[in-house]
Amino acid sequence: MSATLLVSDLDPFAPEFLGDPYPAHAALRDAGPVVRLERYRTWASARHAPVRAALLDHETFCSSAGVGISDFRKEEPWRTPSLLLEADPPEHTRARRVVAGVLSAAAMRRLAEDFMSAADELVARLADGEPFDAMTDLATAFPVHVFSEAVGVPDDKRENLLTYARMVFNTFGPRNELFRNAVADAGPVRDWIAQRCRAENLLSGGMGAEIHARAAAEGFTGEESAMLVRSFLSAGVDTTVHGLGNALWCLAQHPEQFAALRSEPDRARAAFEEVLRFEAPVQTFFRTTTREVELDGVTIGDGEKILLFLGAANRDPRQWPDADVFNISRRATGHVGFGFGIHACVGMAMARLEGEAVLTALARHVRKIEPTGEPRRMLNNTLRGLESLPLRLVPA
Ligand code: OVV
Repeated sequence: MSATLLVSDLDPFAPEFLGDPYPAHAALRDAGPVVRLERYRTWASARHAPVRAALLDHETFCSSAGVGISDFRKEEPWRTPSLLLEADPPEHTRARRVVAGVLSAAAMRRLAEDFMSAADELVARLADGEPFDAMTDLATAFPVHVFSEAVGVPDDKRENLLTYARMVFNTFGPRNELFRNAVADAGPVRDWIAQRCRAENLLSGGMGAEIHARAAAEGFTGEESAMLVRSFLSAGVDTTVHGLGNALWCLAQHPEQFAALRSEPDRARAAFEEVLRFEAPVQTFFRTTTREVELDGVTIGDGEKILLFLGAANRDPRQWPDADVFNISRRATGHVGFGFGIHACVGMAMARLEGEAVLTALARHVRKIEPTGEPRRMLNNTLRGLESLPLRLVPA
């Protein structure tokens, strides 16, 4: 009874919640495995076990009705639905095969050297003890550059990738101020993205061109192939920007953890994984039920939206000891920051490579990460990250 009252008023898309979601996450987890969010007339889960179970049961918890709060069966989507994210098998399976082929382990091995040397060069240059904005000059600059080069996005107005992604991730939420501001002048950036996705506008030899080639071989039309590139451009940059920004923030706040990383640079990959657990850049996704279902003892009707709190599941004390402690030496595997199941992040190997590259370079070139001012939080209906992060890197 009191648990229901506790959650009934909660708005997980309000600025106060988004600014510091963790106390509310704990309350949601403690209220029950699955709770009712009265304000939005949806279900929600903030515990690890039911979130993972829902993600694994894609037949019952489907994606084709949208993975935001909007139900595509009742409301017109704001953009043409993604063939990958907002699709179920068998359509999803075909699309996923194309994109997964481009993001294979072999492809990552080809990218690794370039990513490592780009990160090394950038961090070596920034590690001069002078204050700078680590969001702009590192967490944003690095992914925008290496992603665009790898995909074959020409070097012109690449910052539109960030504007577009921020828009996409805001539109998974309700039509609040964040949503309205994000789509206020969507036209030009949508047109820019649509143009960039076309085969003739992608540089030859890049992953974008490869998507077109592989998609054509699978029988996709040119327009559908461009839609698969759109998925790449939507999900591939701002997510890693905030993954890296959150990593820098975590390491700046926990100097003993940075010292541990420095003493063993081989821990870079594991450290980045812990960042994704502790400060998941993608905080939430919805699913829609395709039948009445019992999830962890709670009955949910057919055709209901359920909000899965990935970031809260990652800090569930039922799953991790000292869940609220940032510790690069723990086993963070099993976190749901990349999702789980058939929709698990298809680009996770590339994201991990970017994280490993930057954290390895920091471990090599930097003795100390020192905040030089207050960070400014970026508020988004789905993403968790910073707008600005003033700090200096004391050279090793
Ligand atoms: C995972 C993700 C986020 C945003 C957009 C897309 C995917 C897409 O497929 O467009």
